[in-house]
Amino acid sequence: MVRYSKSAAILSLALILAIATACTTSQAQGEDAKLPTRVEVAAIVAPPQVPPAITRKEPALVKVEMETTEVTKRLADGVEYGFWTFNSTVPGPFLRVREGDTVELTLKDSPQARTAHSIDLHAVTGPGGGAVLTQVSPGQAKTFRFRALNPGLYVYHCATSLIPQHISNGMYGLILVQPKAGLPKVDKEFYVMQGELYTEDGRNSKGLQTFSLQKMVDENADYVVFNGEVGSITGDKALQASLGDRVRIFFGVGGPNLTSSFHVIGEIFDEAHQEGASEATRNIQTTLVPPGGAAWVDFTVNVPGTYTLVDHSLGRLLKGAAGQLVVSGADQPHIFSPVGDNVPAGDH
Ligand SMILES: [Cu+2]
Repeated sequence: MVRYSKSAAILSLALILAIATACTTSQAQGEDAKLPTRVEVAAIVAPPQVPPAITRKEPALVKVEMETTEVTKRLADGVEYGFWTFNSTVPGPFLRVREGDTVELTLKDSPQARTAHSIDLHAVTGPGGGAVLTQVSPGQAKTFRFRALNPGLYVYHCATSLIPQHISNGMYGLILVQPKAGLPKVDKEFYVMQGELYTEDGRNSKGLQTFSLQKMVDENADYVVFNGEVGSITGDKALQASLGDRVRIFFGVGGPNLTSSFHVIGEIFDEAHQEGASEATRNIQTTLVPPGGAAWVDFTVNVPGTYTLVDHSLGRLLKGAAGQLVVSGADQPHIFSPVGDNVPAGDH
C-alpha cells in the first residue's frame, strides 16, 4: 500500500510536470506565432558602406535575401583568386536589424556555383546558428526565421564543409543587432573585415591563385587582407571623413585562423565595444578581434591627414593588411604640428 502510494505520487508528479511542460511549450509557441506585423526588406549595400541606422521603435519582420556565388576577382595587383561569397562581395553585405526583430533569411546558392553553401549567423539563438536550415545546393534556396534576442555586432559565415576553406575563400560578414535604444549618432560609419588567404603558389606569384589546404591547416597565410583584397580601402578607395566627424568602424574577423590586433595609426578609439559588447571601454589604442568575432570603435577625427588601419601584428602589412582613413580639413596646430624647420616625412 505504501509502495502504491509512492508510485502514485511519482506518477502524479510526472503528470504535473508533463502538463506544465506542455503549457510552457504551447505558450512559447503562442509567443513565437506572434510575428511582427510590420514587414521590411533589409537594405543591402556593398562594403565598406553600412545601411543607415534603424529609427523605428517597434519590432519588424525583416526579410533578407542573400545569394552565395563563386566569382574570380582581383586579390592583389596582377593576382586573381576564385572567391566564394555572399552577394558577390567580400565580406558579404552588412546586415542591420533591431533587437527584438524577427529575421526571415532566404539563402540561395547561385545556379552557377559548383558547391553547396550555407550561413551560420552568430546573432542567432538556435542550434547551428542557421547552418542546418540553410544548406543549399547550386540553384536551391532555403528560408528560416530567427528572433534577434541579443543586441550586438556578430559575424556570419558559411558553415559547409570544409568550413575554414569556405571562410578563407571569402564567406563571412557582419550583422548588427541594434539595441532597442539605438547606437549614439555618428557622422560616418564604415564596415571592414579581415580575412586571410592561403595559396598553393605563394604571395609572389601572379595570375589565378588556388587554395592551399596544407597552408590553411598550418596557419601559414600568404595574404592577410581587409575587405577581400590588397588595397580595398586605400588610395582612391580610402575611407573618407571631414575634420570633426565622429567616425564609427565596425570591424570583424572572418579568419579563418588569425586574430587581429586592430589599430588605427595616429588615432585613439574614444570608445571601443570590444568583442562586440554592449558596454564600451574608453581610450583604447589597439583592440583584439578574434576569428568569428567583431568590435566597433567610435572616435572623433581632430586632425586632418591620412590614418592607416592595420593589424598591429605588423608583419601582416606585407601580406596586405592595410587600409586608409583620409580626413579632410584645415590644420589644427594646437593639437599636432611640426616645430621649426621640421618638414613632415609624409603620411604613414
Ligand atoms: Cu560556402
